[in-house]
Amino acid sequence: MTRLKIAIQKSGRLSDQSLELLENCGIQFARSKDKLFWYGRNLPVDLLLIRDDDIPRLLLDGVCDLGICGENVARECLLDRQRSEAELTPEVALGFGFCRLCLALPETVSFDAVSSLDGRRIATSYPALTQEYLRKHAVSAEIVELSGAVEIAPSMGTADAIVDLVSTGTTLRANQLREVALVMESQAVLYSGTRRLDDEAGKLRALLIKRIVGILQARDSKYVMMHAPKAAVDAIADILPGAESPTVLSLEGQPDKVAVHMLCTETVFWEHLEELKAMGATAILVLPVEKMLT
Ligand code: PRT
Ligand code: ZN
Repeated sequence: MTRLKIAIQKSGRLSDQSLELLENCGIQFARSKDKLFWYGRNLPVDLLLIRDDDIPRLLLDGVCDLGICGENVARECLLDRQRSEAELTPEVALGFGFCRLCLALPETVSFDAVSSLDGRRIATSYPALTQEYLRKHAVSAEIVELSGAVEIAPSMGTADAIVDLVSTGTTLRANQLREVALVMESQAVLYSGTRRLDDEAGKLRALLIKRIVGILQARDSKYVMMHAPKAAVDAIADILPGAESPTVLSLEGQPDKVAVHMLCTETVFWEHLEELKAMGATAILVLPVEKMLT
């Protein structure tokens, strides 16, 4: 059977959460010292720990079967290599690594429209995405490609504007830059590559994807338990829609009351807490859900 090859970032913002996700799927890795290649001990899976920028390329070239990287890196690679989006299949948006690729200018420079960048120099580590953005806005500007420290380009005099990733905005502010337009939003995504897998490896890939979806669902879910008037059970189930119908249990010595157990998302629970209390719910307990197996 072919061993499934999974690529994650070796060391950076996505590394810890990517590894944690795979280990939560039940894969146990024999960690090697050089940290480049880890062997799956209990499943036929090999882990490649590499730079995030290399992940989409290895998926496209059929070297890896699954990989986790930012949408920003994946799209940049597709555009740069002129490959079709269909060749890199987004399987699951993972809910971490959130950021946005933005156009930013020095705070002192006024900005009306993207067209004002005509003939200017824009520094970026994302030349293909920047080029695509400029083309969409019919702007012709010179792209200055930098591999890092893009934010200092305007003060160094090497560019008039930048296109860079932003999450909190602290880096821009520290460099007297301001965000003027959004190029793309991004988060970490699990992608499938192009290599043809034999039946068993294909099944294992599908199983791991399913487990990851289950883990993400569980993270967002809470197991809620409460005592409530029997008559309010339907109304409670309506405002807290769970995965399946609620479990209703009788309460010793309290014929009009029941215990209601159900799954719901944390946000929904907080939004409706006061309503639940108004319906007569008491002894409300909220528990984390470790895994959800569907
Ligand atoms: O060595 P390797 O190439 O693997 O790592 P890297 O340095 O290229 O990547 P890394 O670890 O910095 O980022 C990996 C991925 O994390 C990116 O491709 C994005 O998908 C995602 N991500 C999320 C970010 C950020 N947030 C982020 N804030 N990537 C980079 N930044 C940088 C940004 O470039 C800027 O320098 O953080 C600075 C801005 O942050 P704020 O909070 O000050 O706005
Ligand atoms: Zn990188």
